[in-house]
Amino acid sequence: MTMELKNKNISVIGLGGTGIAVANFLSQRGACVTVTDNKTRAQLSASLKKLCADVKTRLENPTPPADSEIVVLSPGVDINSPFLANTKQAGTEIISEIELANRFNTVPIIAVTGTNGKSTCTSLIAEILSQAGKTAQAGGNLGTPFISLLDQGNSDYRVLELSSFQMEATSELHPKVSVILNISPDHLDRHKDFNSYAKLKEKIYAHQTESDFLILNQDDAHTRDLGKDCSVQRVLFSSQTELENGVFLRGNKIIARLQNDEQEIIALESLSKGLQWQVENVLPAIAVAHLLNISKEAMEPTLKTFSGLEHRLEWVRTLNGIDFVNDSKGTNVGSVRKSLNTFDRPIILIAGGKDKGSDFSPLKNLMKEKVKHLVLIGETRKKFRSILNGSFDYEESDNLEEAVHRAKAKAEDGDVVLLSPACASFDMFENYEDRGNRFKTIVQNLKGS
Ligand code: UMA
Repeated sequence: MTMELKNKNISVIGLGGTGIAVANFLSQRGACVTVTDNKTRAQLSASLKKLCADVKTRLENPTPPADSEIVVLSPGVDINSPFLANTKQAGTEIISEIELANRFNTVPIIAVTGTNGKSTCTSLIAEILSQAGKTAQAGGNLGTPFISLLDQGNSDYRVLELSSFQMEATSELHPKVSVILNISPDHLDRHKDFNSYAKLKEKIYAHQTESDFLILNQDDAHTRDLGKDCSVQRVLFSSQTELENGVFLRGNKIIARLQNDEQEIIALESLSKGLQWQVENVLPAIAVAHLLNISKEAMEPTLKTFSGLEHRLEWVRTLNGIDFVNDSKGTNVGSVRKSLNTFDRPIILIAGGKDKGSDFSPLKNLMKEKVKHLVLIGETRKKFRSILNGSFDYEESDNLEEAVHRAKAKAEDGDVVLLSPACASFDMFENYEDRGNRFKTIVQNLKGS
């Protein structure tokens, strides 16, 4: 489905990376565009310079003008925000940036969602496809908005990382292949409850048919049974059990048993160091590539060399035999649980940040088992303190630099110092990248003993 834009009054809510891309896309196609944002002109000065000249703005007030015919939301804007009440009452269509881009997209979509691992899996799929001679553009929650990919020319595939935020006002997305990696509680400050959050993830396959594929995690009770009442072809992946139809581990080998054919793809020890740490994100990427007829020979170079993503279990430096690892993108409990389980060595954990309404209690026992010492930072220190309840050795720090020094002081040869906050970053930093970059700079400046 496409839509007529010429002379239409369209409002875009939020002047971040997505809002700029949407406003310019619409303006270049003849729409009369207004962007609204709750920030001030001074706060938005850099973004304002990137807008096409004829885009109007309404600042310090995100409410869309009453004459809007369509309202396009940035991912950070909650569809249940009070300022959208009148727009809803007037019956004006409210769509996400993903929905808008989808209406103009003509390229097969591979869509990846889940609570953790989305960015790595999305990037790995795009890299495998590119190395195998296909053209693949990656975007979505990963960083480049979907709508910006449309202006990058045609390609064989568009590989999208999709967040629950982006799915709220999305209705007609129809991926050729969709992937749900895992579902665990996250963003409960925005979504009503876990069930509403999980339902948004499930929208990814709502329009898939018998010629499409849905790839699901057998090891996650919230994903393994999805899609059974749909015609889409379900394919599972598992690091724990052999599967009749799927991609799984047999000993130290990754096996693809798909469409009545079994193949050994690669041994675990041949994977790059960055991927060995997160095989549960590699298995679905292999499933996607296999279903798109990429041979194992064509996958191999990427699987052997892919260095992983910045801020996601990113090795920074080894000092005095201590590995310093930046996992600033570990912004929720499920993700930190995965990161802690990655290491079979003592961990000095730096955690804490902005509260997203998370319940940290599921981390308590795992911390007792894996974490030798904990350094707490940020707004959630009090909440952590109450769940630890004196059961655990920890200290607190007002800033990241001091936290890193305290962590180093507790670490010994063979330990891991891990920044994996389980929280958003906005109480102390601009975003998780800023937090990760600051951590890396501090670590690079540490002196050996
Ligand atoms: N704003 C309002 N009113 C509101 C909410 C926001 O005016 O009620 C304004 C803010 O003042 C700000 C602008 O909206 O000026 C920000 O919009 P945004 O938060 O949607 O930010 P973008 O720069 O457009 O980035 C978004 C995603 N951000 C979020 O989902 C919060 C980026 O994901 C994504 O990479 C980008 O679009 C491109 O698609 C980031 C993220 O944190 C990485 N995602 C969450 C996560 O991974 O956990 C879901």
